Formats: sequence, C-alpha cells, structure tokens
Amino acid sequence: MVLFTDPELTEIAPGAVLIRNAIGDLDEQLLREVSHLAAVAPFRRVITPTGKAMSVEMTNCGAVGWISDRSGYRYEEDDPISGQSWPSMPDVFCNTATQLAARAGYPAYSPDTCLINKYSVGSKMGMHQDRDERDFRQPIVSVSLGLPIMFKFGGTSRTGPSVKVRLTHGDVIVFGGVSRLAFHGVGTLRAGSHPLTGACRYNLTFRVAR
Ligand code: MD6
Ligand code: FE
Repeated sequence: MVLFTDPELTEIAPGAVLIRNAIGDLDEQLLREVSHLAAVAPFRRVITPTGKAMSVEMTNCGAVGWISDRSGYRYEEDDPISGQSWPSMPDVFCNTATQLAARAGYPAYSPDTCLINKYSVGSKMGMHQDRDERDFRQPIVSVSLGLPIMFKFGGTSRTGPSVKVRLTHGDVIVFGGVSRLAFHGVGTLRAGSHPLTGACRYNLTFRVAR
C-alpha cells in the first residue's frame, strides 16, 4: 500500500512509483562504490542479438549480472570479460534498495543483482521490457545519478502512448505490480556537467533475478 501522504512520491502508473530526491546524502557513497565496482568489472558496451552495440555502457554486481550478446539477453553468474564472478553487491546498495522499495509499498525486498548503466552524451535506451527475471511479482528499483534524462513510460505494447518524466540526480523509480512488464526507455543524454558525475548519468537498477 503506497503512502500518498509522502510528498516526494508520485504514482506515474499503477504500481510504478516515482520518488524525487530519494537518496539524500548517500549519492557520494553510491558513486564511490560504482567506481570501485567498475575497477573490477569494467563498463562495456554489449551487443544486442541483432548485432548492434548499445550506446549505454553497462556493468553489474551481485550473484548474477545481466548481459547481452548475439545469443540473447540473460543473467550470468560470471562476467564474460574476466571469467570471474561479478563483484558482490555493496551493503549500501542492497540496504538502499530495500528501503526505497519499502517506501514505495514493497516490503522485504532483497535484490540479488544490480545492473549499472552509464550514459555519455548521445547515449539512449530504446523502449523495452525487463523480462529476463524469473519472478515478475518482484519490483525493480531504479536510482538515477548525475545528469538529467527523459524517461518514457508506456503500457504493455511497445508503441502505445507513453508518460514522460524528466529524471534528475537522486530520483528513484520503483517499478512493480501491473507495471512490472510495461515498456519503457530513455531519451538521448544531452551534454552537461554534474558536480559529482561530470558529463555522465548513471542508473542503478536493482532486480531479483533468480
Ligand atoms: C534508465 N532504466 O533509467 C533505464 N528498467 O537508464 C530502465 O531501463 C529501467 O529505470 C526497469 C525498471 C526501472 C528502470
Ligand atoms: Fe529497463
């Protein structure tokens, strides 16, 4: 049950909750962890099954990580670059995701993976569904850090009408319920400079994959 008395909280679609400025002063700690993780599992541009490199760079932490190559989208226990397991999820990641999910009305959330997206000028992400996880009753918690971007939130078909939300540093979307399989994407990252991330935007998406 969502607390509509929370002034920072908006339900953008049934089960999809936007929490503005949701991470307070944890931003620097989260970004520090991102750079530690990227030193172990570097950001890379994955190839889609059609053979195109995505413009967004990605890495993962947790028990599994989301990858894509010519054979498809899936979760893997090992980073294909190193052949080693993905770095474990920092406590501050897990604790933050659990608290945010609870605030949006999803108690006892315990993610087993975090996909980290890095956007540079010109990066974008087309409309897609997140459907490589096993249990769609579990929400996704998404934290935006750095430069702003336009988030498009559609329905259950790729081409239907969509709601647009400009996501800024510290904004969070918790994506669950009947919206868990909604199509969504983000527009092109525009040039800019953020005091903590410079010319980039990072997006942490927490999932229960297995
Ligand atoms: C992004 N986010 O914000 C891309 N997926 O850069 C996603 O694709 C996403 O924000 C599932 C749930 C929440 C999200
Ligand atoms: Fe997504």
